[in-house]
Amino acid sequence: MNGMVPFRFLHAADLHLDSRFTGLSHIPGPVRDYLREAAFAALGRLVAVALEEEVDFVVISGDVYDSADSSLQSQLRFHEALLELSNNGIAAFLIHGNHDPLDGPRLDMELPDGVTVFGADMQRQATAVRRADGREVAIVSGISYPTAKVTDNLSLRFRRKEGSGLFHIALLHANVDGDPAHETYSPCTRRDLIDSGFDYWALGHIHKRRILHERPYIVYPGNIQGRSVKETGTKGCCIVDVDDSGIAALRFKELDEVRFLIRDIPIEGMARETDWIEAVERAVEDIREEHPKLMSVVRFRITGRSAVHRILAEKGVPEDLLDELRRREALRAGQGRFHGLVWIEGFSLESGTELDRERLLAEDSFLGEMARLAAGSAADGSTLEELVRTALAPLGENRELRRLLAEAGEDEMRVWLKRAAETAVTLLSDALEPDEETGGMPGGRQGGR
Ligand SMILES: [Mn+2]
Repeated sequence: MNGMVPFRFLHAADLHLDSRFTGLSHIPGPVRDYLREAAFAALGRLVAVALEEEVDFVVISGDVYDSADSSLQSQLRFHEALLELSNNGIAAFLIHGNHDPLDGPRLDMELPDGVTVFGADMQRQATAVRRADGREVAIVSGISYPTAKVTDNLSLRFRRKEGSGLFHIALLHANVDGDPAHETYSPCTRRDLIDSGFDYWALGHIHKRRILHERPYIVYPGNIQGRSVKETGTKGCCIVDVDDSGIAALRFKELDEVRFLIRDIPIEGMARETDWIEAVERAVEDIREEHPKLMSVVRFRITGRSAVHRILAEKGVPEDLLDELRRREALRAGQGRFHGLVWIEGFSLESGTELDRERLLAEDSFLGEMARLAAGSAADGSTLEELVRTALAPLGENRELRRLLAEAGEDEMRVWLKRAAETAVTLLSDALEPDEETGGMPGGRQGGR
């Protein structure tokens, strides 16, 4: 493809404007407002980046809105963003995904000049041009979801434009290679995409940024703003440079205003509760220093083994500590200081008692047996799933619990199992300890090794 015209475009997906930040409780008004505005702020930055980088056009691969029934506010704000791009001569190509399918009720607004929304069938192939001189640079194709649930392999409908030597870009909202963490809409394989002859697959749907392939590029840019502690790390868009031989190079640009993170607080070597409280306070300040220009929302994961575990396991993480830490952040928010604000989403207790784990795992006893079973199950995905499903089957009678259970991923199940094993070991070792010396209790150590 030598002698092509070099150009640059921006690829984003999963804007989820108007996202409701789920799983956050006790949030004071100003913090809540800031969170609610975060997706729009990220969209504003997207437009700013498109201008700064002087891209020739923008592609957005579905889930512009968080729900099919998108709010008037998000529709107007999105329209405003497209208009700003258009006023600066930047074209935009977009599709709708499972969150904002074509059949959702939406305002019938006139699209700004240069905006192409692809429909549900593959009739239309748009030509993208270079902004500076209007020379044709790429053929852009895309398919929107007509309804929320698309189970066909849409990727097979994409065809290169006959006789065109231009760079080919495909916009698709899809689950490639069956990522189990996401709904398997428009399922397809990497092979399908590679074999299509397209040069760049601009994907949406999976919220974690992933480059599945280079030459051709198969790219999930991830969402532009995280929405819960399940969506941690930097969020943003990709800037793609295509050179005169049709080779693309990718750069990531951060767009998020609120960063979600999970941070470990190891309790090893801690004897007193105050040691632990100090560690939490230090961690908050560390995060503030690391992200002075963002609001951070953190879940602290308490890990390791020490005497502190028993205190936390028995009493739970002290509510008043959480209240106090949140009060300090709420004060900042009240003063409008959202940059550097660190909101604690909660604590996840994944620590253990001070026992000798190696010894326990080797021990010929009920506890040893249980520890081995837990460790073995945690290591194997299917055993883990079976164990958890069997253990929690009685909860399935409740519809809401059944739904939550169905949503749980492997990592979540592993945490449950770990907590259960730790709780059992703590409770049982308390019950067994007094007799351990004499070895007389059933289920205690039976004759050693
Ligand atoms: Mn999405």
